[in-house]
Amino acid sequence: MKIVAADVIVSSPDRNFVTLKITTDEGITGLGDATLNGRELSVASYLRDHVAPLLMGRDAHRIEDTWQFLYRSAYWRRGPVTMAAIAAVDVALWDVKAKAAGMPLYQLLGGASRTGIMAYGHASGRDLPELFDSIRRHLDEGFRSIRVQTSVPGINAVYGVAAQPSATGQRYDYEPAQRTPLPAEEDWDTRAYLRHLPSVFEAVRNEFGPELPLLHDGHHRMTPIQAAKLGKALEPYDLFWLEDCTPAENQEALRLVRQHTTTPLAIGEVFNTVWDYQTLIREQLIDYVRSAVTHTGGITAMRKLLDFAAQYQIKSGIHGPTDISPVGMAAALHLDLAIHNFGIQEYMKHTPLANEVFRQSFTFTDGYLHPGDQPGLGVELDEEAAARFPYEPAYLPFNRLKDGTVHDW
Ligand code: EZ4
Ligand code: CO
Repeated sequence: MKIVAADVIVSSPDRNFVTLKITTDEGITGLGDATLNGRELSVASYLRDHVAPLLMGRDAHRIEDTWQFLYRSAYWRRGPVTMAAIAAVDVALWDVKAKAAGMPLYQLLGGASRTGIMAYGHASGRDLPELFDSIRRHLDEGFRSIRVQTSVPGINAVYGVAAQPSATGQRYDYEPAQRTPLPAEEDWDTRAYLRHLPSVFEAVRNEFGPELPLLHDGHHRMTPIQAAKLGKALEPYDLFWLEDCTPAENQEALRLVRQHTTTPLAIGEVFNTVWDYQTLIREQLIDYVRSAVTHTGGITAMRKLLDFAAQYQIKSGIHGPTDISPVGMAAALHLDLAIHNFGIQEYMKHTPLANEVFRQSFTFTDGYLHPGDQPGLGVELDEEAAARFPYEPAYLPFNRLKDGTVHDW
């Protein structure tokens, strides 16, 4: 079965998505997600200008060979643009292969290891009453695990707080990237955050009891010793995980955090290869791998990464914000269902407009996701609907400290 077309579709139903559609001479099509939030067009060009021509005439069944060919023949290795492009090809080819087999993709990955995929949702509030309402709303929607993000007294705009007004005056619910000509500026003060956050978790535990799994995202903003202090301070509230406590390009920094706290650690949404995890996994410095299928070379590479993690009892926590398209989300769900070392899946719902462009067959019932049993990924792209929403420039915000210094966002 030969590849005869590889089309890149950029569409913006409420937010930008880059989708690769591969077509074979047998008329089978496959979809892959190549969305890189705020840098979408660079991946679209990488695919259109440099990858699509190489795919013509290749055997669609040779997924591993195509992955190795794209990774090694570029000479320049790794990086988010390259790895998102390779991921899109990889996932589209798995979609094709599973459709050709007449099976949902998870069957080709070894079949289901569980009946459902535990998902966590994003609750947030500017103060405790707003946060409690948000948690209750998520519980009503069926979520059984909840990420908690909060405003901090003295800071005007903090990542992850839905009701805080954004640069465009919209709520921050679905997406932090904003359709503004320049990245929006937010502010940050680590000492204020470290003082405030434990009191919020204490209040949430008092209100909702000891059972509910609670998560928190530090979004790369702390130094190792600050992260150690936060991890220790949160121990009484029994977090499911503390995410991205430091900018973890320096993997060795996590040794220090780990020595000080038993709060479980999750890292990796901005990583793109297994090499970014080498020390973290081998020295058991983390508990959950946060990579997205979309940004880490697709199903083929994620499977290897998660198998490596499994040897160290490290589990999956696949990245699933709205900037992962429904195609990338479906790929994650098939993998989640099949692997043994599944931990939890992030699930931030897409907007109704995005769901018009991407017709999905996954389900969310009583806190558990399931990819469904359609052949392939189970996602269809409505290209006419996609064409109605052309690309719109959008940027993620960035942080400045009180003295004007740029800080990790
Ligand atoms: O800020 O995907 O855990 N989830 C996150 C996300 C990221 C966005 C950036 O594009 O940290 O919300
Ligand atoms: Co995160």
